[in-house]
Amino acid sequence: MTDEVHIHTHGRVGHISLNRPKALHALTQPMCEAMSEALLGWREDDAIDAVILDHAEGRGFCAGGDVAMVRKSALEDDGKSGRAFFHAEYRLNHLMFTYPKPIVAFMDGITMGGGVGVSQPCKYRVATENTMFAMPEGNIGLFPDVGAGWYLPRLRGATGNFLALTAARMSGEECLWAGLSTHYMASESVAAAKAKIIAGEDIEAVLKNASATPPEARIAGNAAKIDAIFGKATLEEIIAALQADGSDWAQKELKAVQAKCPTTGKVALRQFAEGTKCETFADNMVMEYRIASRMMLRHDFAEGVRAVLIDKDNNPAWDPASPEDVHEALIEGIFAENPDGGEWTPFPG
Ligand code: QUE
Repeated sequence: MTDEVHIHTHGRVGHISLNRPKALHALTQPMCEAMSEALLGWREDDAIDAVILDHAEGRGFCAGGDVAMVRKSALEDDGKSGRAFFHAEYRLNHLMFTYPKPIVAFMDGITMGGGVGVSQPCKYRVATENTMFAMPEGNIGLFPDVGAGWYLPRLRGATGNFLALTAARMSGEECLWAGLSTHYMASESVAAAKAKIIAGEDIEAVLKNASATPPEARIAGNAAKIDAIFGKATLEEIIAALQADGSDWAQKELKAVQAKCPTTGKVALRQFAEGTKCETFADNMVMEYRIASRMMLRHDFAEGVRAVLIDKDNNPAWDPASPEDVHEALIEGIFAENPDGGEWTPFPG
């Protein structure tokens, strides 16, 4: 058992607290497996009605996944342990998406990558003034995974493309605006809300009563531009549209898009087009596991993790370096079926 996640029950409520403070609670494979084991048990347990997901003491909520381990795996064991991590993480994401009892996620802090994967499937998603939501995989040459292929293209307008291509940081009120959270409350109200849920009070009423009026979401003022520009079909067209728009906003977003891994951008646009067509979340996870199996082995991922998390020079050398050089055959290979026995499968039952 791992102490990287705390698992308790209080009366009729299960409680999962992420507890890896040195890595801002970024998910490891043992954490994913411990969470899944608890959730599978509670799913069949008539004594449990609901689940709370939060982080233990200190800053939260969840900065992503254990990408340093995945990088090491790509360099040292051909990606075997990296794939095992993604397989376990995506099983957890899918278990939560299909969970028959309400889960309440408190996104009270940084919520990136893996943290998005364990909060978005929850019926109740609580943002606060501490929430900082992002899908920043373009910074490390990965791709927006953990179910982003399902969630992001289903957000209003072109919000999903915008989030994936710019790695924009969304505040709590912006999460509420986008539907990434269902409630917004002051962080000082969170402890009392959890206590009332644990005491058996009606979850919806508790969250409603604890909610506060958020500040105005800044993104709302840019939504029309985001939809017009980021709604275009290709990365090249989106970049051209940003270049053609003289506003300070467009120039800032242009810089953001151009700093990201161009293969990530093209993969995300194709992934979202396919994800829209997926009939089930499981179909989307099969696709994402194929993509992950390829992307984790590419130069860009090792280079991106080096630049952002190891050397912290934030100056990755992408290869291919520009969208024009990311050819269709490269993308096709990334989306191709995995060999026999190598596809993602959900938990049985
Ligand atoms: C993009 C990412 C990640 C990131 C930063 C990015 C990511 C991730 C982490 C992260 C942060 C702190 C940790 C850790 C991981 O940062 O996926 O282990 O201690 O997990 O710009 O995709």
